[in-house]
Amino acid sequence: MYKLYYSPGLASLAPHFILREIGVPHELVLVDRTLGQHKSADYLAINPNGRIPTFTDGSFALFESAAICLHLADRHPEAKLIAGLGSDVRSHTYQWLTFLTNTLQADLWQYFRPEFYVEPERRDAFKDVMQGHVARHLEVLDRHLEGRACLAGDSLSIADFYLFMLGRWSRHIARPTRTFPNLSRLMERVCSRQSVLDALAIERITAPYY
Ligand SMILES: N[C@@H](CCC(=O)N[C@@H](CS)C(=O)NCC(=O)O)C(=O)O
Repeated sequence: MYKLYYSPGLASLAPHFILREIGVPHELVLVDRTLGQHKSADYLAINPNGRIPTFTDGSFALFESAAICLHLADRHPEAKLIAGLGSDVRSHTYQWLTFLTNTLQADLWQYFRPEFYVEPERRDAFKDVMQGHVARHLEVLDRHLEGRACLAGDSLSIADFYLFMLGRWSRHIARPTRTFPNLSRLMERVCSRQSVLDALAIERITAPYY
């Protein structure tokens, strides 16, 4: 049985959407950060970074949210969440997913956790800088989505679900996703999927979602 180690609303949300979108049986294992469960020896054995999420399938363990989404899309081609191997659309899915995880997500993380990077007196200024970076990344995404229904190709892929997770995280920053017209349209489309609404309800996340 697939297991997803998760914490509500965190980087486990995108793989949770994908599991539900595929419709495959799975178990959700709550990792309580307040109890430090993500730093326990058992958890570090499957994810040496002590970060959430982790996915397991028997003795197989995988960390990094984007890698889990890719793995699930590959394992379940019938769900059509990624285009065929070697196609241009698949390469564009890689491009956007990588941009999301190593650029937008990385800068959002720095915005939310400035204590990892700068001294207390510099944190407000640092957060302002990071908000600026996030806004520029959202602008790039919004421009790309002009006249397009999805990030890559004509149907929703794992990249669009991943975008929804990060778009949600931006809801309290100066220029959230909902202030960008094309991003808003895609956020609304992803949010109309029953899989997404179910995952949000299971994680007890309430509206407004983004
Ligand atoms: N690149 C990793 C990042 C995972 C990550 O940073 N997870 C956060 C929650 S969103 C976490 O586990 N933080 C642990 C902590 O705050 O100590 C991924 O996408 O899986």
